Amino acid sequence: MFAVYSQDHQYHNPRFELVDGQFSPPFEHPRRAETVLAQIREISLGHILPPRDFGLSAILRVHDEGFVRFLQTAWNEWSLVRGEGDAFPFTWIGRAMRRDKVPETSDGKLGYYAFDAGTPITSGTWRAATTSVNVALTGQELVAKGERAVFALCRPPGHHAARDCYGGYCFLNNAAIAAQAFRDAGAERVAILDVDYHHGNGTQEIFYDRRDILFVSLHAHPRQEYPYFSGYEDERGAGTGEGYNQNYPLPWGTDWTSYREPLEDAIRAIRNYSPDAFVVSLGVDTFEKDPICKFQFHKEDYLRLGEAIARVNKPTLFVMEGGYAVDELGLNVVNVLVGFENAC
Ligand code: SP5
Ligand code: ZN
Repeated sequence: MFAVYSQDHQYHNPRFELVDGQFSPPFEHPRRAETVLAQIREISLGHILPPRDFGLSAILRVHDEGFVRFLQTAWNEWSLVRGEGDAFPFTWIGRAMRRDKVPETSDGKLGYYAFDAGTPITSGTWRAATTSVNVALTGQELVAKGERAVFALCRPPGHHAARDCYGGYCFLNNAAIAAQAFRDAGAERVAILDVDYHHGNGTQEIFYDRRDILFVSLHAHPRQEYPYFSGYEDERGAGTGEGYNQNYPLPWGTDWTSYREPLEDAIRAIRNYSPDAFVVSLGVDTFEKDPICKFQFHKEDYLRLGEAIARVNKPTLFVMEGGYAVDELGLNVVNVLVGFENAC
């Protein structure tokens, strides 16, 4: 299996993240991608290709133009008034406040477009985030041209980023942009399976009223876990998209034994949908030793996960999302890909 990777992810290297009421070293840091790359090399998964530049057009098929312009300029505008430090919002739109006006100032725009305080914007964030999109799109193009499967080693991740919102370490929604690119390349139906520990609220929102892109997600229950305000079972899509969004919220402590059945259900739904292309938002923060998550996957379980994904039996793009147990991250990701390949 080809992998797509660029070292430009390193341009997003924030100093701090807001965790437990304190600014501490980020969980989402450059070593994550490096360790996955090292493990791919170690097992000789296949050629590792650099991304090509797709420009802004594919991004604007999914994201709001004002939002994209904001991301592009956010750090410059922030640094003019705040100096060298990373950009954090501190005010949000409360219930019944105005969401139809975009403020002019840096603080105002950060609050308008962010949905959490855990996602710093740095001098290199735009460059890394657009490269991450290019990594996904390069993978998408290879799959559209006939590859059975490609792994897009995206960093920063994307599935929390919505049409005009960033958060959850995500700025641009790599998986959603790739799914839309499959549609634009002629696929009639695209399915997205999101196995990251956290609900892919951004991907859900982007395709919520559409039936041409099915979104299925297994994740920690929002009544317990981040992103808290999205991911319930009764979020089933809107209008003609009703029934084409499926959430499987699962309790803290979920292990492979209790994950298997909802996963089988999800795979069945995707098979019934009969997509022309298949995108997997691959987070391995379901791992038992993940420092910010509370599922109980063991390393061998990722082989089984890869086997289950292979049963969809369609051209497949894997898009890297979360996973913060850095020492085991590479092995867990590679186990999914190896499990997948062995089952093909
Ligand atoms: C892509 C992805 O996996 N994003 C996840 C973003 C989660 N951000 C919230 C982190 C909250 C951390 N709470 C830590 C508790 C450890 N004491
Ligand atoms: Zn996650």
